Amino acid sequence: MRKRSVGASITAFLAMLAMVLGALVAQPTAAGAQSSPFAKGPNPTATSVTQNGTFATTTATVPASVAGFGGGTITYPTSTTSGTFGAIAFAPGFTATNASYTWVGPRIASHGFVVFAINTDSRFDNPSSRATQLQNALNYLVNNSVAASRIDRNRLAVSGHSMGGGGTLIAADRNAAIQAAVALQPWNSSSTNFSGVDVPSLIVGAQNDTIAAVNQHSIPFYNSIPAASEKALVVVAGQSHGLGTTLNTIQARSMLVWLKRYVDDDTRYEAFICPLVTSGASDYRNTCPG
Ligand code: 9J3
Repeated sequence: MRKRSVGASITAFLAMLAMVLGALVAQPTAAGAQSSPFAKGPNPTATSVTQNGTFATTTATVPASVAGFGGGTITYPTSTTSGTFGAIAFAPGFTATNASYTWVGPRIASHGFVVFAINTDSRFDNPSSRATQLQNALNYLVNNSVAASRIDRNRLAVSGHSMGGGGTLIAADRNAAIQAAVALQPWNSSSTNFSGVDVPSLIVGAQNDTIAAVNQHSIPFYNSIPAASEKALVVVAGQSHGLGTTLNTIQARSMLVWLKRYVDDDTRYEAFICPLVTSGASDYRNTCPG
């Protein structure tokens, strides 16, 4: 029998290994055929989508001296064995800071996302500037932040409240590579036309909002977004403009489900997206792809 060289043996072994791995990859299980490679955490339940998730999280502070936005707080999973995570930048409303949105980081990050609640350079910056700062914050997250190595740079989202929500839709309009937008009681006075948005967009309005009245903001914004982009409008009954600063179950659940479905492509959450709400909304509109 001819002796094979060590090199030939290694080559043969690698070829066999490639075949075995290829067979493993090419043979999806029943669950694997349907689930996303980015899916994280246990199968969702009606309860789990209303609570913090299973990932332990930690926080890091980014100083206001950072270029392009006003710094902020990054909340991220401590796990280094769960693959990379999607990431969300969240902008505050007019005169507010991230201190008004402390619910967002723990709630969303514990389900397997990196969440960056930013401050703006000036608390008076307009929605267009907030959009620029959201994009700058995403760039910082993936390129320079302490969480950079944990982030999948192709799975990014924007969110925000009021003028930060207006900035959210503007940022989505400017950058179609963003995977999802979640605008909480969005406010924008320069335009109600978001017909250029090509990003799955969730808008959460508040029924009794007199600052970002849904008839002048959320509803026309929603109507202008192309149906092909995927969109939903949830107007929470009995709530006012400060809703975005509170841990409201309908709002938090809708946001989480939207991010899971569109940032992680996690189809396990489709059961909770169609419909996003069955009660507690004074208005609910959607494209509901199923
Ligand atoms: O919370 C907000 O960002 C409301 C926006 C607003 O009322 O601006 C007035 C100039």
